[in-house]
Amino acid sequence: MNRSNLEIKSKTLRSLYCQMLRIRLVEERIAELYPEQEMRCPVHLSIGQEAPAVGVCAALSQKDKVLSGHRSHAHYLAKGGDLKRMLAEIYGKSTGCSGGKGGSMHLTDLNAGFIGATPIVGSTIPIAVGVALAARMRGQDGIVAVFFGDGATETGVFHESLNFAVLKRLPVLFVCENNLYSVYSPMKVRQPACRTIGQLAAAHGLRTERGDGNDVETVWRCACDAVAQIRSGMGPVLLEFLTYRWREHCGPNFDNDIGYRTVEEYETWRQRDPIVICGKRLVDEGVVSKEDMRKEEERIHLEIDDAVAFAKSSAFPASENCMTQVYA
Ligand SMILES: Cc1ncc(C[n+]2csc(CCOP(=O)(O)OP(=O)(O)O)c2C)c(N)n1
Ligand SMILES: [Mg+2]
Repeated sequence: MNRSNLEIKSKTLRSLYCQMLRIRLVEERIAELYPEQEMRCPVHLSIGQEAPAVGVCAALSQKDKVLSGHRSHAHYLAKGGDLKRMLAEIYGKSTGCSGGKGGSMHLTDLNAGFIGATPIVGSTIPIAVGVALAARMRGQDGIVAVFFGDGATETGVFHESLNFAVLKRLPVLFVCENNLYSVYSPMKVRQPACRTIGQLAAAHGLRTERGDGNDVETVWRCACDAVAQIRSGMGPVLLEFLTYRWREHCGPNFDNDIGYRTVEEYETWRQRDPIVICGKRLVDEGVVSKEDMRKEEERIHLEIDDAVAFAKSSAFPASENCMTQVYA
């Protein structure tokens, strides 16, 4: 690699590290504050699985669009969604990105190209395909990326969406974050071991790739390749990233004591912390020092303090507005 390519790589890796760290610290703060019971919505944390969000969004441009599902904080932030408005939404405040009526699972920031997220598993996959079709019909370029879990690949709309996207060669990047579980059910009780999610997608005619979802550099490289192919008009791609959620399915706690997964499995993945892996690479390559990292962490904590203060001090939606912004 020549010197300028090396500099670009180092700069990118540093940025990926900082973004993952920011997402981790935001979610750790949410977990810390959750017991105060001022956040009245469920929260699905991405702690441990920050790399797919950050690596994929780094391969997209500002005008590309992103959708997600119930576990969407990381995707919203990685696409550039406003932190203050996200926290205000989780606190149910009128300054939140959905006016305080949606909570953690209804994040949106159109300025950042984050179209939205919904809690119905699989439901944003066809919406992403529709967004791509609408853009084409309007003569707009740009691609649409949709994040979903392994559980979402068991829905009917997943298959209908893939079929239609291939048929119309739509510019959609399907991103499956395979964290091995759908709530408490491991993959082995839900899908046959004789084929992968990638093979399911390949049967619909998509190009697919499977990668290490805890190595942000791998994710970013896979995503850059996929995005380049999609932009060249070759149609949709599905990327599957293997990763692991550290905390309970829904909520701020750890639940390794309830027995649906082993402590050994958890510890193996815990050793593969995407932030530690990336940080070590940066230090080993002399891109940043431990002191730089400490300063970055301090800066992020101040930003989060500010956003939490904004959310807590904002007003609740006015009662006369309870029927606005809702679909009934
Ligand atoms: C259609 C539908 N069925 C069931 C649920 C309940 N539910 C919420 S999250 C979830 C698990 C989804 O697993 P996965 O897609 O792998 O995402 P993960 O939580 O692992 O990130 C389920 C079954 C739901 N929200 N929507
Ligand atoms: Mg899952």
